[in-house]
Amino acid sequence: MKLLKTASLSIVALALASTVASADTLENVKKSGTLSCGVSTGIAGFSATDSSGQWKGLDVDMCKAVASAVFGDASKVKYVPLTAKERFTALQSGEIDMLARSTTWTNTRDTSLGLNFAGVNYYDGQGFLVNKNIGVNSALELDGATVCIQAGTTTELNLTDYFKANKLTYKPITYDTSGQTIEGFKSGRCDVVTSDASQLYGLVLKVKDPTSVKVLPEIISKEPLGPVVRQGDDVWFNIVKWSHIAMLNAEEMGVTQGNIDSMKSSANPNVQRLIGESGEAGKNLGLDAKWAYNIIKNVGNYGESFERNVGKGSPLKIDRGLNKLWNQGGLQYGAPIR
Ligand SMILES: N[C@@H](CCC(=O)N[C@@H](CS)C(=O)NCC(=O)O)C(=O)O
Repeated sequence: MKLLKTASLSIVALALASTVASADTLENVKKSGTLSCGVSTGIAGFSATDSSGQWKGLDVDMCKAVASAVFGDASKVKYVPLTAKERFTALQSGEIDMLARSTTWTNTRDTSLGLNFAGVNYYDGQGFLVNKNIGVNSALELDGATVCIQAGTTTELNLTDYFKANKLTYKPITYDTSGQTIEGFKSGRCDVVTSDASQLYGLVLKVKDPTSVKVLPEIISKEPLGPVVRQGDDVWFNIVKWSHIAMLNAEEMGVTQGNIDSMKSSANPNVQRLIGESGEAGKNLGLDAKWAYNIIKNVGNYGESFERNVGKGSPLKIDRGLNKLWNQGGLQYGAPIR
């Protein structure tokens, strides 16, 4: 009995110790001098390297925003490319400090995987890209199709559900990375690629003849994509969450990378609090008063990041759609900084 008691006490102690260890992300990041940020192996507009090997994208900007909030320096990020299958283990094990990799917020991930979603930086949905030569105009005509897909994604699960619900059959060809999936499609191994619709824009640009393919009209799921952290560290959860919110509020208030310095003289108290001229937001987050100023100065506001990476200023030319601010008819809504 005594032995049992000692054993269970040490289990409690172990559990406590691991909670304490995992609750130190901010301190650990500061000590190491870089933010270890999990990204994809290459998704155009979200996280991919450019011709000079620099990581770029909307998700990469999320990493840079957090590094700016913590260090005042967007370059203090170590990018860790991860496949869909690898991403959650990398976060759970502490290999990365946060994940910013086109990851859908689902119930399972938010509960039993021990993770927390710190916001939605892109509202997406699942779509289909087909070779025109299969003569299909709707996803409901895909009975018997061969579908290229990636392992460990919600895409895989939604596909099963959609075909089952519509009494259709398909043959899956499963790959580990986007690169392999595109190659599979290009080489004719499958008739259809299905993924988050935002990724289909990039895929179209990668096929030899973009007029030979088309995106079908159906969007078969909700894919709220956002940055993810481990459960058990509310300080860190808050930092990642408010980094995104700061970018949304900056857009709403018209604060940009270019005009932020002139905003110091703004008469708007909301702007004053956002850029750290007044209020305690930085202190409350365990950061410098200039945390949000540094995000906007280094990365820009949400709209600037969107347009540069996936919108009008990018090859993808994706419409803001659901990702417009709430006061423009969209879903992006930043809680107030006060
Ligand atoms: N949003 C979905 C899908 C995310 C995903 O990993 N999609 C694949 C393409 S369907 C991808 O991004 N691949 C990038 C890579 O291979 O690194 C999820 O969270 O499960």
